[in-house]
Amino acid sequence: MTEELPFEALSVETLAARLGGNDALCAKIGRDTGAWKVREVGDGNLNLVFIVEGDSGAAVVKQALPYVRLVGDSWPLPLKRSFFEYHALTRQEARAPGSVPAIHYFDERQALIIMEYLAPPHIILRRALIDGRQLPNIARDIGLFMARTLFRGSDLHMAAKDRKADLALFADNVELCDITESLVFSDPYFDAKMNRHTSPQLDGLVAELRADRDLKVEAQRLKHMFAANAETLLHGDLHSGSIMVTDTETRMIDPEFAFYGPMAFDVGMLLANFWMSFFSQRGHEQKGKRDAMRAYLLGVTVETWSVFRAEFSHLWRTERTGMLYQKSLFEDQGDKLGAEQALDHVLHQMWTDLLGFAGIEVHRRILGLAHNADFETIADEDLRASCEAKALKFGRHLAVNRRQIHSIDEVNQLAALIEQESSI
Ligand code: SR1
Ligand code: MG
Repeated sequence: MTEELPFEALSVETLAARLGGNDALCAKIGRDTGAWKVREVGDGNLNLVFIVEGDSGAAVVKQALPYVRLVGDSWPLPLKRSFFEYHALTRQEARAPGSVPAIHYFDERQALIIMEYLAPPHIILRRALIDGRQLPNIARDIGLFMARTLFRGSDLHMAAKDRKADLALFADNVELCDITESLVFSDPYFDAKMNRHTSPQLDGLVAELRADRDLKVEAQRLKHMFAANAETLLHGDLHSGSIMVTDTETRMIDPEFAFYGPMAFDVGMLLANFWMSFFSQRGHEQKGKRDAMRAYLLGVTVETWSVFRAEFSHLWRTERTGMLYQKSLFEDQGDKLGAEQALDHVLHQMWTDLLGFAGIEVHRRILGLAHNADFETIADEDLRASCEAKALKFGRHLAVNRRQIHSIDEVNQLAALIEQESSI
């Protein structure tokens, strides 16, 4: 494939012919295209994803489509999201080495990235949690990833000139931001066209939430923050479907929603996905109780936030080289306490905001267009609705009362209490 040809979507049938001359791919998997085995495995909402196996290895070929795959060509979406994904992956690798798949090749015109194949036993984290698997390292690995990428992509660390150039580059990721702005922050709270929910079981609660003035105001305040607070380069879609795991490894994938936004967004979205998994476990108890899994998931939220805070604080003390909270104002004058006071303030603000983002992430996965397999794979609709209703109540509490919640233990106690309620 040459970069001069116009965009054309790959298929299982055409991939070998079109990429057979690609040196980067051949170097990884072998030149004998007759031996290549190609599978399309994309199960996300947007793109094509192929696994290509040759006689000396395998690779992933990910290609954007000019529309939203989940909806079809009635919803056009620019190919340039592949450009943002590529640039986000290179920055994440530099800021948190080893946390993302290695990139072998990028073709902007064809909107394709050839990258490392994370072979089995790698599995999507969401799938593992649905299966009731307790992964020992995820809290540490994801906590470190978030602290390193969010801190090192901000004015706490970068030279202002470099950060502003990067901000300008990612500012063009307009259409993917627009998806989040609509699907996450607004659509769940009115009768938007593509919304769906488990009906009729949730109809009453959904109507209540859509009439909830405090909730809607809070969702819009969070949207305002998302749109106006260009604090750092976010992953932008850091849910459990964007993470691949084994018992010993954790890799973040799919950062096509990357843009400069508030640090608390990535952390809130991620924790929301652990809490949703927690509330969905009741629906996956056919082969046995999930009490231990529920305890594990709450433990993961505690550890993730604790690792995040510790690493962020470490970077604050050792890598605060940007124009914010300059050392010349604090440590250089012998005022270490001043720097610690400022750190406490930043972390406290992030805590309050992440709870809000977590609350509305829970809502949009139950009320909006893009649902989670955690709940969707619960075949019994009454049981599913009961899990979802509890999660919705939990999300509402987080979003509306976030300024009055002081610790993650408090959040988890609330989650446990709501989960124990007998019915919707
Ligand atoms: C139309 S895209 C729907 C969702 O899929 C992606 O994974 C993002 O989470 C987006 O909101
Ligand atoms: Mg994705």
